[in-house]
Amino acid sequence: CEYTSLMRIFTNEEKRNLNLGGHVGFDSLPDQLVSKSITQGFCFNILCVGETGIGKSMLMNTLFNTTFENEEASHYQNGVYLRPRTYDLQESNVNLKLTIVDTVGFGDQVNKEESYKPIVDYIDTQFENYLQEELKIKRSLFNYHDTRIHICLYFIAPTGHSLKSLDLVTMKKLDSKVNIIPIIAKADTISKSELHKFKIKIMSELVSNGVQIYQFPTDDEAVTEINSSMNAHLPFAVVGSIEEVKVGNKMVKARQYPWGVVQVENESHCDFVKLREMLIRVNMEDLREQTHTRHYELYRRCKLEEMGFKDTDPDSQPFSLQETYEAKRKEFLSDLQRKEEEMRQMFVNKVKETEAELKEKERELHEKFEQLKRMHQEEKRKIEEKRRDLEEEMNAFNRKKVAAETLQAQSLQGLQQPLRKDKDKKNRSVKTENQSGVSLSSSRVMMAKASVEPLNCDSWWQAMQCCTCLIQSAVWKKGSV
Ligand SMILES: Nc1nc2c(ncn2[C@@H]2O[C@H](COP(=O)(O)OP(=O)(O)OP(=O)(O)O)[C@@H](O)[C@H]2O)c(=O)[nH]1
Ligand SMILES: *[C@@H]1O[C@H](CO)[C@@H](O)[C@H](O)[C@H]1NC(C)=O
Ligand SMILES: *[C@@H]1O[C@H](CO)[C@@H](O)[C@H](O)[C@H]1NC(C)=O
Ligand SMILES: CC(=O)N[C@H]1CO[C@H](CO)[C@@H](O)[C@@H]1O
Ligand SMILES: [Mg+2]
Repeated sequence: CEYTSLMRIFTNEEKRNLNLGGHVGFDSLPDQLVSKSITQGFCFNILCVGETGIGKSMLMNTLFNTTFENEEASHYQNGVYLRPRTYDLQESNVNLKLTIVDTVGFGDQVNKEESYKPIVDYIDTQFENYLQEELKIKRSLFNYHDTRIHICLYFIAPTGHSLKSLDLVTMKKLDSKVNIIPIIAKADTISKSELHKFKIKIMSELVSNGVQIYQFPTDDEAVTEINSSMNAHLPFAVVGSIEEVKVGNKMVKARQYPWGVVQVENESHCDFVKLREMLIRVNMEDLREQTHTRHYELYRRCKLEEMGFKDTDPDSQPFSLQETYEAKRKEFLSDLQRKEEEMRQMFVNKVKETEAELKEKERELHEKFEQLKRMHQEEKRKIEEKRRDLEEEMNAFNRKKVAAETLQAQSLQGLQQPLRKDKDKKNRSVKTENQSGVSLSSSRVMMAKASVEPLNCDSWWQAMQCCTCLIQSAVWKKGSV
C-alpha cells in the first residue's frame, strides 16, 4: 500500500528538462543492446505449407544459399504431419538458429477435410510451450529455444486458374495464428500475362474470403520506403534453383530450358529477390515481433481467459491475480464439495437399487423352486399310482397263473383216469357218443377255463361254441370211424 502511494507522488511530479555537463555515456545504450543481442543469437522459424513436391525444399536452399538436408516425401501418407529441422547458421558475427518446418503429405489424401489440423496443432503447441515457460516460477526465457512460427510461407500451385478450397480453408484457419506470406511456386511454368491475372485473382479471392495475410509494415519510416509497393506484388511468384548457369560472364542461379534460362535472382524473371528482401533482409525482426505481440498475445489471452483469469471483476474494477486465485479456489472447493455430495447420494441410491434388485431375484428364485417342487411331487404321485396299478395287474396275472396251473394239473389227472369218475351228465353224453379220450379232455379244459374265467359273456359263448363244435366234430369223427 505504501509503495503505491509513493508511486503516485512520483508520477504526479512534473518532469523537468536538464542539460548534461558533459559526456556521460548512456548514448551507448543502443550499441549495448545490439552487442547483447548478437551474443545471445537469434532464432527464426519458418513454416512451409504446400503440396508434396511443389518446391519447398528447393526454395529454402535457394533462399539461404545452402543445401539443407532433404528427404523427399511420398505421395502415400495417411495424413499430414510436420517435420521440423533446426540448423545453426552464421553470417559474419551473427548466429541464427533457423528452424524449417515442412508439411509432409499435405494435399495427398483423398479426404482433405482434416489437413489443416496438424498445422494448427503444431503452431498452438509451440505457443503453449512458450506460455508454460512464461508461467513457471523459475523461468529462463533468456536462453529458451523459441520454436514459435514466425512466418508461414504458403505455396500455391501455379495453375493459373484460382485457389483450391484446401488453400483457402488452411489459410483461413492459420491467419489468426501466424504471419502468412502466400507465394506462387514454380512460377517459371506460368506465362507472364497469365501470372498477372493469376495474382489478381488470388488476392481478390483472399479478400472475399476474409483471409488476413501478412502486410509489410508501412508505419515504420525506414521500411515504408521499400515496402508500400511490395504489398502490391503479393503473392510473390518465385522460382527455386541451386543450379549455377553461366550468363554473360557471370555464374547465376538459374533453371535452364531448351528455349532459354530462367534467372532466379533477376527481378524481371520472378519475384524471388523481392521475397528474400522482404523476408530476410527487411522484415525479419518485424515478423518476430508480430509473432510475439499479435499472435502469441492472442493465444495467451484466450488461454488465460479459458483458465478463468480476468483483469477486471464484474464491476470492471481491477482484479488482481491473487483475487482471481482466491475466487477460483473457493469456486473449486465448493464445486468439489457439491460433487462429493452428489457422488455420495449416487452411491446410496445405487446400493438401494441393487438391494431391491437382489431381493426381487431371490423372490423369483424361491417361486421357481416351489413350482419345481410341486411339479416333482405331482410326478412322484403319478408314478406311485402307476406302480400300484402295475402291481395289481401283476397280482391278477399271478392269480390267473396259479389257477391255470391248478387246472392244468387237474386236467392231467383227468387224462390218466378218463372214464372212471364221470358223474357229470354232459360228460356222460360226450362219453356215450365219443370214445376219444383226447377230445374229451380238451373239452374239459375248456369247461374248466369257463368256470375260472370271470363270467364274461364273450368267453362263455366261445366256450359254449367250442363245446358244440367238439360235439359236432365228435359226431363227424364217429361217422368217419
Ligand atoms: N519448374 C520448377 N521446378 C522446381 C522449382 N522448384 C523446385 N522444382 C522441382 O520440383 C521438384 C521437387 O522439389 P522439392 O524442393 O524437393 O519439393 P518439396 O516441396 O520439398 O517436396 P517434398 O519435400 O518431397 O514435399 C524437384 O524436381 C525440383 O527440381 C521451380 O521453381 N520451378
Ligand atoms: C552461394 O554460395 C556459393 C558457394 O557455395 C557462392 O559461390 C555464391 O556466390 C553464393 N551466392 C550468393 C548469391 O551469395
Ligand atoms: C534480367 O533479365 C532481363 C530479361 O531477360 C535481361 O535483359 C537483364 O539483363 C537481366 N539482368 C541481369 C542482371 O542479368
Ligand atoms: C514507394 C516506394 O518507396 N517503393 C520502393 C520500394 O522498394 C523498392 C526496392 O526494393 C524501390 O525500388 C521502390 O521505389
Ligand atoms: Mg522437401
